[in-house]
Amino acid sequence: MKKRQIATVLLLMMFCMFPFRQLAQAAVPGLDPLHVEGTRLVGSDGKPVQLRGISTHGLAWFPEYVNEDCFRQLSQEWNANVVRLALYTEEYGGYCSGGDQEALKALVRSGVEYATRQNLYVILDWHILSDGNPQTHRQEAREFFREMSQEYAEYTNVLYEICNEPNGGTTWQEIKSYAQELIGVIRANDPDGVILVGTPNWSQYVDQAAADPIQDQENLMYTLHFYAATHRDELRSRMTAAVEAGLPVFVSEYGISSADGGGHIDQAEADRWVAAMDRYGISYVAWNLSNKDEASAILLPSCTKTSGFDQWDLSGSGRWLYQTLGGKQ
Ligand code: IDC
Repeated sequence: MKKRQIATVLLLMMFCMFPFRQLAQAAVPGLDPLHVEGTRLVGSDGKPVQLRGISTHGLAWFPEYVNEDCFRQLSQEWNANVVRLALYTEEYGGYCSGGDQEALKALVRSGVEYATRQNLYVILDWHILSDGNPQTHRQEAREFFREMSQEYAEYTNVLYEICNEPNGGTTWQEIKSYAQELIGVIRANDPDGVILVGTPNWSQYVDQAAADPIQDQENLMYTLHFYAATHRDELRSRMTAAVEAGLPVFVSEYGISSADGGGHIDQAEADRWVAAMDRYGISYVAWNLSNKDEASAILLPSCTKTSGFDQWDLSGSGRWLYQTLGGKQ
C-alpha cells in the first residue's frame, strides 16, 4: 500500500474506534443528579440540596426572558440554582387553549438547554390554573410529559412539575389518580427524575397529601405555594406540619405580593417564610421573571432589557429576591 492509502486506512480505523457514544454521554449535562430521601432533596453524595431560584411568567406571554444571557446572569450573579418554565395550559394562548404547541415546546427546549449550559436545574411546569382539575387536559399532559421525559431522561437537572395548582374543589383523590397516571408515563422513560405533585386548593393543602401520600414511588415531592402579603402563619404551619409528618415539600412557586400577583409586597412576612423554608431545607422558586406591571414581577415595567439587569431595573420583589438569593453586589 502506498503511504497515502495507509494513512487513509489508519484514519478510518481511528474514526471507527472513536467512542462516539461516550462523547454523546459526556455532552449530557453534568449537574449532580438529585433524589428524595425522607423529606429532603439530596445530591449523589447524600447531602441535602436546596434549590432556590425563579419562575418565568407564562412562556407564551413573556418568551423573551428565555435567553442564555438572562439565565447566565441568574446563575452567576443572582446565585440562583434553578429556573422554572411555566407552561400555562388553559389561559389565553396556553398549550391546550389554542397556543402554538410546537413553538411552546421549542421554547421549553431552549430553556432546558440554556439552563443546562448555565448550571441550573430546570422545572418543566405544566401550569394548570383556570382549568382547575388536572384531569381536564390529562391527554395533553400525558403526551407532553411522554415526549419531554423521553428527551430529558439523561438530563440530571430536569424536574417535572405535573400540575401547578389544582383548584376549584378538585380533591386530593382526583389529583392523586392523575399523578399516578402521569408518574407512570414519566417513569417509563425516566426512572429517577424528581417529580413535583400539586396539592388541592392552589397547592396549599399539603396536609391532605401528608395524610395520604402516593405509595410505592420514589423521588416525588409535593408542592406548596404561598404569596406573603396574603398567606401567613396558618399556611406556614400547614407547610411545616406536613414536613414533620414526613412529606417531602417543595415550594415551586411563591410571591411576596398578594395572591393575585399584584397589590403590595410584604418583605417582613416574606422573610418569615424564608426562615421557615431554610430551617426545613425546603426549596423555593419565586414568581415571576417579567416586567409585567404587577408587584410579583421582578422587573419594573420600564425595564425593556431581557438580560443584563442592574439594580435600577428591579422592582421591590426583584430587589428582595436578589438579596435573598445572595446576589453579588
Ligand atoms: C398570574 C400572573 C398574572 C396573570 C395570571 C393569569 O401573575 O400576570 O394574568 O396569573 O391568570 C398563582 C398562579 C400564577 C399566577 C399567580 C399570581 O400559579 O399563574 O400568576 N398565582 O396570581 N397562584 C397563586 C398566585
